[in-house]
Order: sequence, then C-alpha cells, then structure tokens
Amino acid sequence: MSSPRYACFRSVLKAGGPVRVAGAHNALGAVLAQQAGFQAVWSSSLEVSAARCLPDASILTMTEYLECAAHMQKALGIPVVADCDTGYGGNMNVAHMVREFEDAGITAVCMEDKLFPKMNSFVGDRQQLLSTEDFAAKIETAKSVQSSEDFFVIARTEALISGMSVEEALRRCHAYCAAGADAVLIHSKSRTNAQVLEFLAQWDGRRPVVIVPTTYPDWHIDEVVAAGVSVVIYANQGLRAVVASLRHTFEEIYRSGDTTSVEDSIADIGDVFELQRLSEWQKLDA
Ligand code: SPV
Ligand code: MG
Repeated sequence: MSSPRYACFRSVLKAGGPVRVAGAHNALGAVLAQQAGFQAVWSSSLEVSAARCLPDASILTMTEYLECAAHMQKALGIPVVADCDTGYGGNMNVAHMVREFEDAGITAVCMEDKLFPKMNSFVGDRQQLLSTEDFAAKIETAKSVQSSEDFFVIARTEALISGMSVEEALRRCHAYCAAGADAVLIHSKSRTNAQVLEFLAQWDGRRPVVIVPTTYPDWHIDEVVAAGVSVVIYANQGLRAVVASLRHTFEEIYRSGDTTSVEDSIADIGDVFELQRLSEWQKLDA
C-alpha cells in the first residue's frame, strides 16, 4: 500500500510546535506557502472568491470551494484546512459538506457561527450570528458523519466580530467543544490583540485555540505561542501580495513600453517550470 503524500492536520498539530497556516486560493500559492515553511494551507473563502472578483458572501457554491481546496491539496505535501464558511446552509448541508471534503482528501475544515448567507468578517459592524444551540448542532452533525477519526473540525466564533463580549465568545466556544469541536477559532477585527489576549487568559485549554491575526499584524509568533495559541492563520496576506505585485508589474510594463524594468523583480521561467515539476513529467515521456 502506498503511504499518503501528506500528513493529516491532526497529526501536524500533534507533532507540536506552532502550526503556522498560510491562506491561498490556488495550488500555485499553496505550494509557495509550503516552500516557505508553513505547516498547512488555509483555503480561504476570501481569497477563493476574490480570485474570481466576487465578494466573500456565500456566492460561490460548496462545490466551487471544494474544487479549489482539492486542487491545492493535490499539489501539497502538507494538509489543507478548508474554510467552509457556515457549512453552506443547515445541518444537512453540513453533513454533505463533511462527506464531500473528506472524500476529496481534506483532513480539516473550519465552520463559523454566522448566518447563511454569510458576509466577510471585515464588512459592517453587527453581523448576525446563529444561536449557540443551532451552531453546536452543526458541529455535532459534522462530527457524527466524518468517516475517519482523524478528520478535524474547527469551530469558529464570530462573537467578537459581531460586537459581543469576550464572555459570550467563551460561552459559545465551551458549547462548541461540548458538541465535539476539535479546536476553536476566536476571530477578532480589533486593531490590537487585547480582545484575543483577554479570551486566552480565561480559556482553560480544553481544546486548541486558532487565531487569524489580520488586523493586529505585529504579534510575533513566539509571543502568540506563549499566550496559549496553537494555530495561527495568515489568511489573506498572500492574496494582498498578489494584488500589489501584479498591479505594480502590469502598470510598469504598460508605462515603460517594454519589460526591462520588471525583469529583476519577477520569477524566471525556470522557476515556473520547477513549480510545475516539469522534469518529473518529462521523465514519463523519455
Ligand atoms: C478567510 O480568509 O476567508 C477568512 C478569514 O475566513 S476573514 O477574511 O478574516 O474572515
Ligand atoms: Mg472565510
């Protein structure tokens, strides 16, 4: 029997050390994250929808998000953590989602306690949440239909995002753990890490904690780990780098009339061939 090409997310987490996860929207970005040293790749709903110039608002279907996550996983030697938004509907949608993602070789999914259709966490102020009981039921559903014991379900609370208190976030996360969540994700769009630190100070460690430090970028990984965080998702920096880099390159080529001025700052074609693993493919034809 051939051994799997990648470890499941649960075993990566068990291996210890901080698990650093980079957001991506296609296999190329995912492989670049792996090459940089990241332990896993986040198939970000923001990135995947932005890659199609669509809002991160439950517009793409589960099948489209799954296809994207599966493309990334096929190219990787590290696990994908699939951002599955709200689970794409109610309990039945969640059950279907877990079966489909697991069948495609995805070993970890994340669901958030917003209402379907959801809106990206950085849009607006008072996003509405599902009741604690209804979201706990989704977590319970997800855990009840997974076929491998290793499949990993992250319960993400948007309590802080929607203006609720740290106490409410804790109460929700406790309920999600009781429903079977393998980890909790505490999301915040505060400009500092104070809210998340307050949450961590009261968290009893019953499950690992995941954070997404987009709006508080100056929190060094060593301090994040010392505060009790197990998994850090750098969710959208890759996408933002692509936007800035492509914009600059295209504008510069158009402005200057030739490509000389950008040649030193863009990858050479040989680099692209390596990412395509061209030489391995050519052996098949030798
Ligand atoms: C994503 O990357 O799609 C996320 C994180 O869910 S956030 O954009 O902050 O909601
Ligand atoms: Mg998302």
